[in-house]
Amino acid sequence: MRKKYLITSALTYINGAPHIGHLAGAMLNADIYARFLRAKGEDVLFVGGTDVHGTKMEVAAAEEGITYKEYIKKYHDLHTKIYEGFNLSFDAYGNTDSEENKEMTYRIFEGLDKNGYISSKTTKRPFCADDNQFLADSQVGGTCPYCGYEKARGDQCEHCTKLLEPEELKNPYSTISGSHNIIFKETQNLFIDLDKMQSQIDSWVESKKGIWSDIAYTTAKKWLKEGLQPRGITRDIKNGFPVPKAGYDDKVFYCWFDAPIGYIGITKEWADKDPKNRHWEDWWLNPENVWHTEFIGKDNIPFHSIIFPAMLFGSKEPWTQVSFLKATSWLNFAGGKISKSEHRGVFLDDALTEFPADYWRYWIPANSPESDDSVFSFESFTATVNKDLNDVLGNFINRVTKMTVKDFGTTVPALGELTENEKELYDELDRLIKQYTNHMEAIEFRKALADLREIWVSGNNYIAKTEPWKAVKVDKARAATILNTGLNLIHLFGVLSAPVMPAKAAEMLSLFGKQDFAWPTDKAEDLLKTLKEGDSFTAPEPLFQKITPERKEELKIKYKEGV
Ligand code: B3M
Ligand code: ZN
Repeated sequence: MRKKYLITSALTYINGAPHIGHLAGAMLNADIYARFLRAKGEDVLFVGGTDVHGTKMEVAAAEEGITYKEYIKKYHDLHTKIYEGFNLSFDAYGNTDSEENKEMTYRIFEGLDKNGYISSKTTKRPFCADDNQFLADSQVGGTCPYCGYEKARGDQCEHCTKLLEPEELKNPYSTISGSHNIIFKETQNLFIDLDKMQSQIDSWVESKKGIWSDIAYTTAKKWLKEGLQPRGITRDIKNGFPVPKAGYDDKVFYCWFDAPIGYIGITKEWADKDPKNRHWEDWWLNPENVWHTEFIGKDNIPFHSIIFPAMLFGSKEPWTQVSFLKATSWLNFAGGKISKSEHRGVFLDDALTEFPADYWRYWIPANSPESDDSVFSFESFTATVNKDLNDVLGNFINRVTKMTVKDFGTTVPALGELTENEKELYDELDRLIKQYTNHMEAIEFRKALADLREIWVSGNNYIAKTEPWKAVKVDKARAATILNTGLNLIHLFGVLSAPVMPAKAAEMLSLFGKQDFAWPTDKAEDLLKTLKEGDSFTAPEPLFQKITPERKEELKIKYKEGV
């Protein structure tokens, strides 16, 4: 059976509008990878969507004064529209509240229960006497016992990333009402016995050394070293999937239990739309033939490297586990913490009104927080758009097409005798395309985008060296060869840019009436013979616009970038 590539990107919470940090964390990288693999002719399923369960959404709905159901519809639709605007090419897209996901959640839960991995414990849970309700972990605020951060939440400290239990917090309070009137009241909940799977998970994680991104592997190992503990999977809150077990049916599953199962649920929802041709089991119960890459932000590592795998192992069906866990760090904003209410930072709906999606799709992976956090600023964005997209790529396209139109009209001139200059270009491109392809395969996008830029630069260097504007005066055939090569370079640049900038790449290829984005495997010498003498082309309007210094200053003020 042919290898299948399953790609999942973390399902975003919908409490609020997504900002550029969300795009950088998982979705955009996943999309670039999916597009790259499809261009290579691979069998790809790209799964994404929104995570709609949990108290974050309950709280946000209450704040807006609408029901939970209304809230999740409104924000799921908002997120969906924005992702479309960024050309995210999900094959299967949905949310975690579907019937299909409920079915999958019950299936995995029943497997775990049957195999003895579910236990029940009476615990004391945070209950706010003023709010008269149990509080979910994330609804309890307080001081982190490990690092002293004062705004830690009862599920995790955002500052030191430790996963917490609410009773560990010092000075706990309700994030709903601010009340400090928190008592811990008895309630019986279900747990997954991760401790029983310690050695199995440990050796499985060990086998991922050198494969997963470093931060994913080391975080998982650190967690294992501390020893796995049973973890609660049910909650005393209203919204979510009811627990299908006698005595617990007034409770729901914890959102982090059904959220990763959402990848499977969303796949099933997609498959059920065309049952003849699509089978969710081909993707999720087919570990031998599926290479599964998960794209996540670094705060999600424990859930994807340990807890979700344990849920799948414990249910004892042959699930497809994650093959490659790609975790990224944070993309921060130069002006401080991104906040909708304070109008600070770039939200994705605004981003699309300011610039075409592809400007962002280029800047973000070029500055991807791959090994460390990185920072977005309009200084950097302007410099990149003006230099890379305008001076290097856009200018190349303009010059080559203008010179050709002037001296040869709107058809591709003849390729004549080749010189050392062409041969040098071919060698350089062969080397760079190989390097670029390797970095794309390894999902090292920062390096990959530096390669892509080098590829564009090689075109500029070629034109600077061969000087077709001079050649045309003394040797028209030579000028024709150079411009033939130049036009072919534009076409090649389009193909190579497509995973990153799909809309601009489509514009580039449409100049030549083409839309074939198959990833190049031939030698550069052959690739640069795609367009033939006499093929017609359309002279383009400039593909990119520079950002003026005045506009940059306006943007910095508008989005509060340290001004
Ligand atoms: N919704 C957390 C987040 O958005 C969570 C991810 C779920 S992935 C299954 O960062
Ligand atoms: Zn902490």
